[in-house]
Amino acid sequence: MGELVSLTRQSEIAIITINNPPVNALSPGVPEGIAASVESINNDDSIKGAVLIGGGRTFIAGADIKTFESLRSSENRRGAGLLPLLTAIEDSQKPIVAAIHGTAFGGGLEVAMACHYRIAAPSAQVGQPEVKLGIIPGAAGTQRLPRLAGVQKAVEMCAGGNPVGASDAFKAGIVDKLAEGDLLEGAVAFVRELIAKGESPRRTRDLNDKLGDAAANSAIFEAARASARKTARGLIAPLAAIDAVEAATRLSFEEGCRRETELFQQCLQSDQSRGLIHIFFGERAVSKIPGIAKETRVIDIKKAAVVGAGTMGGGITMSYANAGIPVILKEASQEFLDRGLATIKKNYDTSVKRGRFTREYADQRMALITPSLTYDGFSDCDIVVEAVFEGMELKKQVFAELDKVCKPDAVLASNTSTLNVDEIAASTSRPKQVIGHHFFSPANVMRLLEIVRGKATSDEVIATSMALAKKLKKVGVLVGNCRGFVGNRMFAPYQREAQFLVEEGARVEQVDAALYDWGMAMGPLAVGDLAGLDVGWRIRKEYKHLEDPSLRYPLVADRLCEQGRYGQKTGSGWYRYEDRGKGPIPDPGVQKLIEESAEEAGITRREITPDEIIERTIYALVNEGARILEEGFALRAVDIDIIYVYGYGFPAHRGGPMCYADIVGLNKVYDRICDFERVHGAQWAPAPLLKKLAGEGSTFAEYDRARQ
Ligand code: T1G
Ligand code: NAD
Repeated sequence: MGELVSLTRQSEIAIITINNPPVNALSPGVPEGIAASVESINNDDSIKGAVLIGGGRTFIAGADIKTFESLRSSENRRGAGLLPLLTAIEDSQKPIVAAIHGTAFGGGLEVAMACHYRIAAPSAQVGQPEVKLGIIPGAAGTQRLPRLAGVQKAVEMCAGGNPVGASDAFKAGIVDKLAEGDLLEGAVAFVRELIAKGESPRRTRDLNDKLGDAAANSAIFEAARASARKTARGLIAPLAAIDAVEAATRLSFEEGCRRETELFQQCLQSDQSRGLIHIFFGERAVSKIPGIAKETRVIDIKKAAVVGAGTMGGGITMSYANAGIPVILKEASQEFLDRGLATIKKNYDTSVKRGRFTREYADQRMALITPSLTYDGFSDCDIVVEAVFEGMELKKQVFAELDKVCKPDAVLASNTSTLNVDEIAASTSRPKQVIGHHFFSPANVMRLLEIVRGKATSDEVIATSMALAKKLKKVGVLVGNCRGFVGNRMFAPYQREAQFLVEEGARVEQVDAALYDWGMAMGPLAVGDLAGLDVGWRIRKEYKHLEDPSLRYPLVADRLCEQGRYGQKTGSGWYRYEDRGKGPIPDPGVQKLIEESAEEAGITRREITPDEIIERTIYALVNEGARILEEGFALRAVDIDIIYVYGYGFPAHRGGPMCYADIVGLNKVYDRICDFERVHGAQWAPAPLLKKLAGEGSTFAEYDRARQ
């Protein structure tokens, strides 16, 4: 049995404890250990019943996701391999009660549902989150859950993947009892109660009265499918999960399990599950920074300040307040301060109206924000985030002032999106305390935080920033200090290609639709309109001297700006905007401008396919990503993937640009890039690292592994 599962007893009650830290995943050895315990309980006449409980911080977080790669390639096409164990638990002659604390997720909930009864700590959560990994429950979750909770709830949980708290689970019938004091004591008492009453084991698979009738069920499934198509655009797992629950209502338990296994296998074999699992581990991998010792001191951020109450400053201030950190918000003038505060207040009010926050919560957050026109109170701040206009001279001036008023070990962070962090740091006497905290708009919503390390930034400041990102509920990714950092540097060639495609013959809305249909949250031209076309225009003008004049230059964006068409804020850009909040409207005037510009430049317009749109734009991301990786500005390929999924609306089920390239095959991507170079010129020169990996038949994932 080993030590993964231990069997102890409290007189006539057996206690099966799982010890597989950190989350008691069902790794090899755990199911076998539970099965062996169940067998020995049934062979021991002195034992009358049993409790199954998790050691440490949780019950069971599910199947071991690390084993999925081998499960995917295994010849043995079963479900998650747990079905025999669950049948053994359910067939036990002696009652077994699952005692749940922490999380019973995926295979964990499936194990619990195979037990005869369930008791949960009030703080526990249960769920079938598999769809978030691109799969569905694979150990009869879709068959047992509707038998306990009814069809509606089962569909919601299996197709949506969101967890349910203990008291909801109790109301739904998933849990039979809520523990009042100590969970194990409560569970043992529960088993004794069952034995005293002479209750025989109750098998979930035999409970059929919550399976509903055909007419009501069909309405539930239809509604669920419609909602999944909308909220989980392009994803196959939620629809498969609905099919599997539907099978529970139409087939016998055994046949239903077989159907679930088929659907599980289809999902497991899909690129979508590869992509989503890559993102699951990637989100955790990015927090590990090679070369920075675990024991590096992390500054406890108890008080913060933000300079600049514009678009970004306001959102950043809200992020701090939402994390419960008191924050001073400093502006240059009363007018801008009032405007900034009013926007923050409006945002909180909207959240209250939409039921996201209570009024009390919003008021508490507002009360953590101290507006100011001076640096009063900065001297005891642990961090200051600068979010003033994007201009080097202004930033330097602000940092020189901060240098005077802040305590020596305060972190001084800049939200700059384009400027050199080292140059900003040089305006202080303590460049080691200076770092980039590149938030994304809207900063209170977007989860990405690019953390830009300057050449002098101390390990302590980096470690503090990474820990702080978590506290702010962001995903912090450490990047190097190059122009545009990682995300925007890659976005430039991506948007460039979108514009070239338009010049070559695609319509604006056709480019955006191809990428939206592929899974991007928004098309690149609509993003341009949202962010403001003037931003890129100003940057292009500022850096014109650095551009290679022999490279093709997009023609239309500058012309739009010259006409004052900056995007949504001016009511027109690549599209027209009639009402705020209403979508973009294709603009024949822009189409004409594009055609004229193309003609002047001697471009022969042609038919362009959605496939070409995807390859040209996405491979532009991949090629630049490979350069960034080789130059060391991103630590790993997966860091780039996380940046794109959390900051740029890249579809998680494609795994991020680098993982997507791996899935397509680096050979194929490289060959296309070489084709593009022949046709479109030097901006498509393939990145040396891409060439190398493609030549070796390797992948970015292998590149990451080799450097661990
Ligand atoms: N398998 C393997 N490793 C796991 C894991 C799992 N299921 N869950 C977590 N880890 C690792 C994680 O990578 C990290 O590792 C460490 O544990 C701590 O996690 C048969 C097919 C449980 C709520 O989808 O939602 O069951 O980085 O940092 O914030 O039908 O982890 O330290 O090396 O996230 O306290 C379904 C996924 C599987 C649950 C804990 N289960 N996990 O959050 O810690 S599929 C899930 C979570 C399945 C069945 C199907 C969260 C958590 P490292 P953490 P946390
Ligand atoms: P903004 O124009 O909305 O806000 C800037 C604010 O700074 C203004 O309210 C201005 O009054 C204030 N300010 C100027 N000088 C000041 C001073 N000395 N003291 C206090 N306040 C001062 O600009 P924004 O879009 O919020 O951008 C701010 C920074 O964030 C820029 O560096 C920008 O590059 C970066 N950024 C912007 C975005 C975005 O999408 N807008 C995204 C990421 C990063």
